[in-house]
Amino acid sequence: NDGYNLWLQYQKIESPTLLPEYQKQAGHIFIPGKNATSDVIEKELRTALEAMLEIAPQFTTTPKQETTLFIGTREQLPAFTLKAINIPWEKLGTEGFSIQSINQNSQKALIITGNSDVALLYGTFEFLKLLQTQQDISTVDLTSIPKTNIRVLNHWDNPDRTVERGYAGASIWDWHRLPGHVKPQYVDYARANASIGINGTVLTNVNANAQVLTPYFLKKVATLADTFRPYGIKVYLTARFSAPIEIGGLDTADPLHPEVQKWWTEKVNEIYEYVPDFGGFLVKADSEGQPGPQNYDRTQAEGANMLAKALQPHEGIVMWRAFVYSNETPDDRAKQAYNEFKPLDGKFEDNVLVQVKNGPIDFQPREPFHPLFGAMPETPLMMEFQITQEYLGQGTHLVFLGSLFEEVLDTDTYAKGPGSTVAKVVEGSLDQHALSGMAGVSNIGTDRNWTGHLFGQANWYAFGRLAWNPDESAADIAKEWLKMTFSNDEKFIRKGKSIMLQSHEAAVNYMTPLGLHHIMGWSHHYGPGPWVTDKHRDDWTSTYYHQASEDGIGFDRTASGSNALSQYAPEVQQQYENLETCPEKYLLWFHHLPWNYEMKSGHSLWDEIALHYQKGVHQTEQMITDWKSIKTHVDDQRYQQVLDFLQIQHHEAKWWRDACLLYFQQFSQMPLPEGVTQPEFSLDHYRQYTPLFVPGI
Ligand code: BDP
Repeated sequence: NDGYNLWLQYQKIESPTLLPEYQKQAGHIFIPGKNATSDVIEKELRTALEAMLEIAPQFTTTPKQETTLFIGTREQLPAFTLKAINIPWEKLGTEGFSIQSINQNSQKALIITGNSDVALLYGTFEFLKLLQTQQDISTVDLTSIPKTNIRVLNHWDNPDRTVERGYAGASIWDWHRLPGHVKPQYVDYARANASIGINGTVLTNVNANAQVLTPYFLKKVATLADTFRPYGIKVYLTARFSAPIEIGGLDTADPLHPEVQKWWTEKVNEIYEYVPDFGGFLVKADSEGQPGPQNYDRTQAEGANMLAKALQPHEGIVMWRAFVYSNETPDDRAKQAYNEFKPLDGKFEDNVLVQVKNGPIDFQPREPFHPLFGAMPETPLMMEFQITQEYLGQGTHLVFLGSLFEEVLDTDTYAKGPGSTVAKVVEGSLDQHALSGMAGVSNIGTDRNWTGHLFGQANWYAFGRLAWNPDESAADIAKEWLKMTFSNDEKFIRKGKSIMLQSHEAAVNYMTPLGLHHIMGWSHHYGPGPWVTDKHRDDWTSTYYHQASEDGIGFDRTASGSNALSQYAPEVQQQYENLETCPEKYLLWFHHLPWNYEMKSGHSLWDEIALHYQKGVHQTEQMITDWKSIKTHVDDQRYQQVLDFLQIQHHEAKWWRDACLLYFQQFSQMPLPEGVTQPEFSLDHYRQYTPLFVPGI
C-alpha cells in the first residue's frame, strides 16, 4: 500500500455484527438520476461497497420492494419516502445534504437527499464515511450544510510543472499531454476533493506568468474543467495583472484605462467559451515583484473591481489577495496589509473576496490571527491557509495542521464583541455576507502518495473538512482521517491521535517557540537560520524578526515599538499588550524582553526558550515511540515510510534546537538550563550547513 488511495481506502469491514447490517442496507440502491454526477455516484458506490462489504450492489432507477438505499433529490424520491422524512429543503441550499433512515415494509431504508446532484454526491461520500468509520447506521438522521461557499485549493503550480513550495514531486497537471490525455489521477484528484467538499481549484501559481490565459493553455484548462465538473469542482486561474501588456500587446495595464478594461472583458468572454462555468480569478498583485494597480497609482479595489466587472455577466468571482507588502515601506511588515486594505472596506464589487493569509506575516509555524479579520465588515474576507508546509518541515516533518487551522479559526477577534471568532468572519455570518470562502495552498504533487509525507494527506483532508465547517474540531477530524486511512482499532486511534494532536505544538517548540518567527534558512525556509541578516530585503531576514541582542529578544509590536497591536480590536490589544495577560505563545511576537525576564513558570526567558526547544525534541522522540507501538495496525510500506520520516524529523528537531540555542546564547550569555542537552557541534558548524538539495523532490 503506497498510500495512493488516500482516505478512500475502503478497507474490508471485519466486524461480524456490522458487516451483515451494512450488506443489507447497501445491497439494493435506487438512483434515478442519469447524468455525469449520478454515474460518478454509482461508480464510487460500486468500488467502495465491493471492497468494504464484498458485495456487488444492485442499482435501479425505479423503487423496488427490496430497495434499502434511496439516493435522489426531492423531485426524484418516491412519494412514500418523502412522507417519512423531514428535510430542511430551503436550508440545504444547493450543496447541503441529509441522510435519514426510515422504516419501510418492515425493513430499514436509508435516504440520501439534497437539492442537486452534487449534494447527492456529497451525501454519498458521507454515507461511505459512516461505513469506513464503522458507525451504527440503523438510526441515522444527519444534515450537513457547508458554512462557506467557495472551498478551493490553490495550486502554486507553474506551466513548466515546477511547484512553488511544492515538496511532493512535480505538478500533477501534465500540460504537455493535455488536452489529448486525461490522466486517471485527475479523476482521483476530483474524487478525493469531492469527498471532503472542496468545490474549486485554482490551477496555477499566484506567481505564474500570463501564458496561462492564452488559447494554448485554455484548451487544456477546458479539459480539466470537463473532468472535474461531475464532481462539483470548478476551475479558476491566476490572472497576472500585466497580462494586457504581456499577451495583449497594450502598453499599459492601468485598471482605469478603457482599452485595458476592454481587453479583460474580451479575455474573460473568451475563457467562458472554453469553460462555461469558469470560477474566476485569483490575483497576487503588488507583492514580491508581481505587478499590480500600485504601478498606476491605483488602489487594490480599483484593480480588483476592473476584473470583477468583466466577470460579473458570467457570475465569476475575483479572489484578490491581501498579501501586499514592500520592503520600501518603512513600517513593520506585519502592519502593511491592514494599512493597505482597511481604508478600502466597502469599496469592492460584490463578486470580490479579499483573500487573507491566516497571520500577518507568512504562514509561520504559529502566528496570531491577521488583524484584517474583523476589520473589514463591508467586505467578504476569505481565509488563506497553507497546506504545503513551507515553514513547517516541508514534505518531511509530520505536522498535523488541523490544530493550527483550528487555533486560528477559534480565535476571538472581538470585532462585534465577544464571540466574533475568525471562523464567523470567514463564514460570513458575522457581517451577513452572501459570499464566503476558504483557500488552501495545495501540498499535492506527482508522488505516488500525493503529498510526500503520508500524514500530509491529513492536512489536505483537514483543510477540506474545515472549509466545509470551520467550527469542526481538529481532534475529530484527526480521528476520522486515521480510521479511514489506516484502521478503526481503538489503540491505534488513541496513539495515532496523540501523535497528530501534539505534532504542531512539537514543531513550534523546536522551531519557533514563544512567538518567535521567520528564523528559517534563507529562501528555502527549511531548517534553522536565525543568523540570516544583511540581505537585499531586510524583511526577509531573521534578524528583522527576532531582534536578539544583549538586551533581550522579540519584536516590540506594542505602542513603544511598531504598534501593530493597534490594528486589533481594543479587547485583543489590551490582552496582548499586557505582559500579565499576553498568551506566552505570542510573547515574542509582540514584546521585546530581557533574557532574565521572569516567565509564569518562574524560569527566566532564556531558560524557558531553551526548555521549549528541548521539549520539541522530546516530543518528536515520543512520536516515534507511539508510532512504533502501533506497527501491527499499519501495512509495512506505509509504516516504514512514516517511521523513516519521523526519525529524520527527530534528528532535525535537534538541529533546530542546537543551532538556535547556540546562536541566541551569544546574546544571552547564559548557560543552558538543566535538562537541555549540550549541542553536539559549534555554532559555525550549523551556520555553514545549508541543505544543497531541494527538500522532498
Ligand atoms: C511565501 C512564499 C512565496 C510565495 C508567497 C505568496 O515564500 O514562495 O510566492 O508566499 O504567498 O510564503 O505569494
